[in-house]
Amino acid sequence: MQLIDGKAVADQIKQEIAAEVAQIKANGGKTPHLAVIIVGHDGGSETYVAHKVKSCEQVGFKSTKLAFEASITEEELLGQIKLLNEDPDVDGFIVQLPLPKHISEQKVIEAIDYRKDVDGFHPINVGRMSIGLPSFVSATPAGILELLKRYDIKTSGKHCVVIGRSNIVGKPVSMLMMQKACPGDATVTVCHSRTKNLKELCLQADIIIAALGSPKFLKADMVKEGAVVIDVGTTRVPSPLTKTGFKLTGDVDFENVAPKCSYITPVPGGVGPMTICSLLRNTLLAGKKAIYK
Ligand code: L34
Repeated sequence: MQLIDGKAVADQIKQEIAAEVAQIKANGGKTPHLAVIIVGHDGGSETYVAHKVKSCEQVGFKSTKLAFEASITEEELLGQIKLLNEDPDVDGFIVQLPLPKHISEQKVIEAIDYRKDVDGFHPINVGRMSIGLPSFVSATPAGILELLKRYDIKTSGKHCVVIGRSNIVGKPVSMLMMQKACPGDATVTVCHSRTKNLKELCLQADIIIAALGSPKFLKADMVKEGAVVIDVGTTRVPSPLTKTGFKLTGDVDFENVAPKCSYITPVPGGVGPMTICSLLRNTLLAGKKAIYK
């Protein structure tokens, strides 16, 4: 069993991005600028956004964090998005999800100028990604593919089972894994809460991507010997053993599943750090106008 070290890969990619940013600056180019909107005080979101801002610093980007109380109205939030769309210094921006119930996430996503949508959530980017055109690819799926690539894990012709059908992970990662590309070229099965024979399907998988957000859902008896397991879950489970009072828990029963795997990602330190890296990469592309003019 080989552990896929997402943290180490992410650190390496950050160095690559930092070198490119230094080059851009040395040539008198514009410093890439990411803006992040966060609404309310969700513990996970605050942590992830803090990581995003810190990572911008590490690679030499400019970043702006706009934090609003959960009481902000949808109209006010849409107004803030309009300002960022129109700000020529901002290359890309994201609105951290989830949002409070009274705000429509879909409306917010569609309000973002797709040319600045470095999360790759806008229908134009999702559509372009699904037909293989240049686009901003959402960060978590892009991070997963980058890990497969850097570990030289063969995907062509393999059976990949994706558990979860969210717009952020399940749907886009299944599109990417079936794409005629490398990584990609896999036979993809998407399972979700209504799937009847989930265990049987998982047992046929060469690669399992668990992205359902249910702690330790994937058990050892659902995994074939030698499978590759990618754990996307990051649920904060209460724990008396940690200082913070919770433990970040993946969708995979790691302890029992890992011995059966050829490769497996841990939580934390697997997909999470790669998500942040992919966002940096998209922001760099936005700054260079590499996808849209
Ligand atoms: N708009 N909303 C928008 N874009 C995103 O790309 C996200 N996502 C998901 C939630 N909402 C979003 C993230 O940023 C999940 N996510 C995310 C980002 C980073 C990490 C996990 C999830 C991460 O850094 N995880 C670390 C541990 C972090 C900790 O200490 O809590 C890890 O090693 O897994």
